[in-house]
Amino acid sequence: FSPDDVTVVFVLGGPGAGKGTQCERLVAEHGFTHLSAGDLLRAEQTRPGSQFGDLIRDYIKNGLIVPMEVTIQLLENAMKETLDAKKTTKGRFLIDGFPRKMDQAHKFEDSVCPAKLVLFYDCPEKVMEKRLMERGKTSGRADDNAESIRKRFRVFIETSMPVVDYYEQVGKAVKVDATPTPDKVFEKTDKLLKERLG
Ligand code: UP5
Ligand code: MG
Repeated sequence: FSPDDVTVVFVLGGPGAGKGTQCERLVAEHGFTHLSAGDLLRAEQTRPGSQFGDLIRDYIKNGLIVPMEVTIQLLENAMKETLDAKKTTKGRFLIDGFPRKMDQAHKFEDSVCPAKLVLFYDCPEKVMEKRLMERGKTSGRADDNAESIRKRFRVFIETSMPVVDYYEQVGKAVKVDATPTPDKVFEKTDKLLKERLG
């Protein structure tokens, strides 16, 4: 596909900020395709015959960032598959939970497609922790436990926040307060997207 035909929005925010929740709603109301890097990695981890299963399991449990070659390839494949399935070259994608590290941002924008906009869901750690511990009761996610959550928070602050700061500096990021109810957060997101993407 050509980057000219494709609109990419990166959706960033700490663990449990509500990225996935908001993306689901944006799919319903803005015709986006939602690609969660974490979901793609979890699917690859359990795909029979995958050579990356053990590596991904280990990284996710420890809240570490999987080597970008793996993630970028999964995202690019998913974008191609989506367009092929719809028999079109044009599409709008929400890339959720990626890029988490500066080199991933540059690599994706150079080799796959530049992002038009970056949505940043801003949420205090205490709120995110509460959400994740609650979700952990039923999610089955290997990283929804106190120890993994602590590690995810640390990596977010040290490695992923610089990505958000970078996009704010270049004027591509919009910050949304992620603490109100999902409805309220969506209202704000919806308004911002209409302003910025039309
Ligand atoms: N909830 C949501 N919004 C709410 C609201 N406004 N009010 C009250 N409750 C709200 O939401 C989390 C929980 O909160 C849910 O129970 C929800 O109902 C509730 P969710 O929408 O799932 O939040 P989200 O931000 O998507 O949280 P998630 O846990 O998915 O974030 P992470 O960024 O930690 O997870 P992700 O799947 O992106 O990544 C997991 C791991 O994969 C990473 O730690 C890393 O090891 C690996 N990874 C990479 O290596 N590379 C990548 O590029 C991406 C991931
Ligand atoms: Mg998510």
